[in-house]
Amino acid sequence: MKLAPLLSLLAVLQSPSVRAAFIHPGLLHTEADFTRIKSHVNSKQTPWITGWNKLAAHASPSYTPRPVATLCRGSSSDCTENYPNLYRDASAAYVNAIYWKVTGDTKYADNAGKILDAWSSTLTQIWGSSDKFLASGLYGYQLANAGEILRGYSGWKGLSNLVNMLKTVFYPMNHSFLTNHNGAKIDHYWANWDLCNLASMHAIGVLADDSALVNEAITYFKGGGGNGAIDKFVWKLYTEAGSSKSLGQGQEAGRDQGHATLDFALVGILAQQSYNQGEDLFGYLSNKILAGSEYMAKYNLGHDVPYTTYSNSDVTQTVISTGSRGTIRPMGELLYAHYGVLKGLNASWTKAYRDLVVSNGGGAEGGGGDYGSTSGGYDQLGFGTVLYRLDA
Ligand SMILES: *[C@@H]1O[C@H](CO)[C@@H](O)[C@H](O)[C@H]1NC(C)=O
Ligand SMILES: CC(=O)N[C@H]1CO[C@H](CO)[C@@H](O)[C@@H]1O
Repeated sequence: MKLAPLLSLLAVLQSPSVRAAFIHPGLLHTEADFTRIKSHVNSKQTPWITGWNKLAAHASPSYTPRPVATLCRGSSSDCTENYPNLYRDASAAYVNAIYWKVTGDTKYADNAGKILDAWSSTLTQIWGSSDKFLASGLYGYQLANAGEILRGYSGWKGLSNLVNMLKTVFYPMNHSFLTNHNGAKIDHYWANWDLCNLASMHAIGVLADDSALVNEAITYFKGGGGNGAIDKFVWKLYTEAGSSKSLGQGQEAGRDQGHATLDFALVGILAQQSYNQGEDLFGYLSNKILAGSEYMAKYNLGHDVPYTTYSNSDVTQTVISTGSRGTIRPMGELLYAHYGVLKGLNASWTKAYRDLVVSNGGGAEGGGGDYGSTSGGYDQLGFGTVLYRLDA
């Protein structure tokens, strides 16, 4: 018996890409989550039902997708921006897939499939200024999440086409961005650029049952060189005066609060997706994401937080930015449900921020389309009250 083939077989068996068994659905929501959601919706309990009504208002079995061959984000000489087509369609596919999963009405699943199939059969490249790497990150994780829910519908045959499109059009950009940062210095791009590409890479990996992609995202988050790696992202810890709580200054705190909050929406998505596959990034480095979320929430609720001058190769920021302080973003439900309820940790500022957003939304977080028509309102999929809230 020849040894070489045997050894290479052993190597394949031990390589990460064939070792793991994936849980499906297992990105933002698991089967157990859908059981809980259905029960809350069917018994019309507040606040879940308020959140459900917000989601249902966006569900439609007759939504018409608008796929394009070349997606353009960020004006450049050779393309005209058309990326709203994709964030609207990705949000519609996600909402319709959830609507089907909760109600069983297959008209919605058929429409979600039609949207995903339209894109997987049409899109061949993502182009534009450097902003194209925001598109590859944000819309990659969103499409993968819609597909991950819909894969349980026997009437949808488009999973392998979607996987193929995400792996050939999105993943190479995610990978390239995280390794080359568009040719810039490693600390040039703000954390949100890395974080959306990590969420996308991870989501595509789970959808495709490909642990190489999942591991690449997790390894980078734990120790990568750019600003989405946890130690670069939540880079300065303080002990809160009058309590023993850790507060963590985020990489974009001195830039503006719109982006500082976006970072926590995106890291929540990455952590939730990973947790559902058995990798607890929420708890990594003594709940470092929570320390960052508490800092971000406390400041955006109008309280003072400590601040240390931030510098990278391009900027020096000596004070925390008041720009867009108090930004309303649907993300606190996910973070608080995990830290405050599931883990039983003190996440009081995150909870208060969640409550601010819920009250702003008339009793629940909204989602895509409820926070304006521009991209910012679609950067996270939202609807967290119905989707994430746990009984206390
Ligand atoms: C949680 O932390 C806050 C300070 O951030 C503190 O005021 C509050 O008392 C703590 N709650 C509990 C139950 O320890
Ligand atoms: C497939 C793809 O989009 N590749 C891109 C990878 O990133 C470089 C820049 O870092 C782009 O030039 C490529 O187009």
